[in-house]
Amino acid sequence: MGYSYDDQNIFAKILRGEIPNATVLETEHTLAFRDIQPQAPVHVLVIPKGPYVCYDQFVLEASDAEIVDFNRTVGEVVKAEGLQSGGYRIISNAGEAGVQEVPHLHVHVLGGRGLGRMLQ
Ligand code: DGP
Repeated sequence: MGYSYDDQNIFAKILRGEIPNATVLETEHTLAFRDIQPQAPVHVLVIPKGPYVCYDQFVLEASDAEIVDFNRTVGEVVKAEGLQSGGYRIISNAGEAGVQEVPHLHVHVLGGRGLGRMLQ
């Protein structure tokens, strides 16, 4: 299927510096910042700087350098936020069924409390 990227989405505005964010980490291809409506003591969003709508588009179309940088940054966030010992959850919502609110790929990194069982 074709992917259609809306460059007016809120994360595109954050990447362009039009909206402030609480940055946790920034690399050449990736930005990690705090979610504005945190669901846990640690709730960080990790996004690629490129115009990718969702996870499948990213891993199918992005360069190896972007994919490696993104995944490494997720790991660096886990480490920097002190989640390695206590554990964490990573989630990426996609499309209608996944109830994706912002149409720019983002991975939620959640931790800092017991998160409960998600899949039964
Ligand atoms: P999702 O449902 O997976 O698309 O989650 C989108 C998340 O983005 C949600 O947890 C709230 C967060 N969010 C929405 N607008 C902003 C914003 O302007 N700044 C930040 N930091 N987070 C936002």
